[in-house]
Amino acid sequence: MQKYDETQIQVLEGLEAVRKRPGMYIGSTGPKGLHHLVYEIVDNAIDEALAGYCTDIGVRLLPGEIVEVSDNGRGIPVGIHPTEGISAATVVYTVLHAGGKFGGGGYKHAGGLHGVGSSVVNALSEYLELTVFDGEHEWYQKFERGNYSEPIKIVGDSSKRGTTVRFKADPEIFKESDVYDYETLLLRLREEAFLNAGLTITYSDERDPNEDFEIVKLKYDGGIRQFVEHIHTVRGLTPLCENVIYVSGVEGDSSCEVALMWNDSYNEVVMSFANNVYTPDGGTHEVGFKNALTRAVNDYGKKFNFLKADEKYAGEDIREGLTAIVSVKLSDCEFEGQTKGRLGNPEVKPFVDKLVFEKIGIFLEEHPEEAARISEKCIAAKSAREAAKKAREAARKKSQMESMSLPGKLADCTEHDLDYSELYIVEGDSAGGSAKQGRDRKFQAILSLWGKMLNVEKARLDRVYGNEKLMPIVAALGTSIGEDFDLAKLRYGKVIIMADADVDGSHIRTLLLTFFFRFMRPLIDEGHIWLAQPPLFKVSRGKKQRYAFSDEERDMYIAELTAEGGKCDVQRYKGLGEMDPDQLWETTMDPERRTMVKVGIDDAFKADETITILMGDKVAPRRDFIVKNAKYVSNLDI
Ligand code: TTJ
Repeated sequence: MQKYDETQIQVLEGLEAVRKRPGMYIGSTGPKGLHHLVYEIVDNAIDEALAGYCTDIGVRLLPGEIVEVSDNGRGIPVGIHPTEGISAATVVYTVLHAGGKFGGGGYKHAGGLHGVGSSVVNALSEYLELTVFDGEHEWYQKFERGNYSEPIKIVGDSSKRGTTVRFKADPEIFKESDVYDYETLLLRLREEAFLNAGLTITYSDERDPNEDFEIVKLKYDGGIRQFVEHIHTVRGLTPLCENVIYVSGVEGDSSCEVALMWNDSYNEVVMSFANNVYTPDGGTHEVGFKNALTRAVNDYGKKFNFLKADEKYAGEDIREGLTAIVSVKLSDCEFEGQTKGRLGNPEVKPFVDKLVFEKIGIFLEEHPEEAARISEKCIAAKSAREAAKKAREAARKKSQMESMSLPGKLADCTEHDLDYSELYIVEGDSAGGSAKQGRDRKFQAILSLWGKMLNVEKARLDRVYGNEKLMPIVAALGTSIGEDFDLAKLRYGKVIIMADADVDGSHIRTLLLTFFFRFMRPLIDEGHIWLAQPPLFKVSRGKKQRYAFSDEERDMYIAELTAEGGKCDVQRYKGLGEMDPDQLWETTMDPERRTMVKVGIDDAFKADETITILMGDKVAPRRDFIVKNAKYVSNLDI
């Protein structure tokens, strides 16, 4: 029988707290939190790799949504913990935040959301099986929701070393979904492999016993250099130079490595990490890097006469088309901000700045040919920025001259309280006509677009200014674009894209979303962009009519209207223009009855990658994307 001394009571209280408020420990109990369990366990194996004792990590998805993670590290110590009086391995998996106490020195995954320790995973698992190989024996212990009835014990002899954990997330906690997404985990495991050069991570999805499965081996001896190459390959970006530029250095117990390369796009992708934890909000490491790069490239430009004495590149000129990975490893990371997404350690900024400034300066001087290409790209970006500035001035003067004349195609509304006012961006004059007649002119404005607009993915700001298809949108919204963008000047609370449910409509929708993503990003981040959902079918019989928004709904209404026998009429709407104004109002515009989709971004890196793939000029990555994602598409208009 298990003894209940103060240790056990503390354990039960600790894990009880985790089960009571899991969101405090893993962010949410939705899909993100579920996948966080895997990251948490893998992080412990990565820590063992960072300490230099583990070279291989295995991750397997097993039938019943069971996850198995194994490493070939030293094996968690199984000896009796000096103060807790029970096996150290049991302590690691039952006492909150216990792991860090043992690992002597080395880099630990960050505190906060990361590195809360394996005990949280244990508490939130219906069961968890821990196996430790200490070089002589195989030890085993089973937990249920963090509790155990048997201490860890020897179950066999083995010369192996390492730790293996199997766990099943507790459906009582993860009510929304306990199904893992293969791609989501693959993305993160690949990132960990890039960040830990030479580490082998194997990954397999064995959940369907009737399906063969492949074991993916993630191992990148080139580390973050290969991370930069991978980003270019996946996005179909053409590198400016042959080799990725790599810089690294150590100061005390801090280390930093940076990999960077320019490409033929106008977008900047800078990702920074601290102890392998992605810092989406940047921080001192990223600021140090950016400042140093700007100074180094400007110094080079002046020294080799790419720049006149009074000229300089802006940071954004230099980072146009730049892909960079900044990775620092510190003995004690300070993560700041609401979502712990920003690195706070102040000493890191001068450390990274000095390292990058010196080493990039040396690289440029030692590689004049690459340095010239980089300088030419910066000059092009600089002159485009200056041209955009002139165009913006001109556009501003023009609009002032015409006293904020709004584009002719805008049928404005009378109400401009952002809580109510809506702008429908409609494709084509026929749909525009129906929308104008069907709308409530008090709070609904209509802007008709005609024909296909510019794909801004390959356009700098100067080409957007003066574009006769884009500028009416900018004028109607009132916020301007790019660094002039001012959300406070937005004239509508909702900007609703209402396009046909056919392939042309999808194209217009995608072009608009690309434009908003690249040049009016806060509109998306603040939830102002919506997609109208016009009905796909009208099912009618006699006086009765139903609007269906999917094939399933159509079939349901057919069954309903023919329940007493007889036939009904099914009309497939090809375009909004086929609907008369009051049909458009009642199905798609009436706030009481319409359904709309709010455009949001929960992974900015992934969104950036997807826009680059879909809207960039390389066909191969787009084809791969479509093949991989075709299974998720419904209502495909061919
Ligand atoms: C995650 O990785 C695979 C299986 O089990 C998980 C785990 O906890 N691995 C792990 C922990 N490997 N090594 C440790 C560990 C090693 C020492 C020496 C001390 C501590 C606290 C943990």
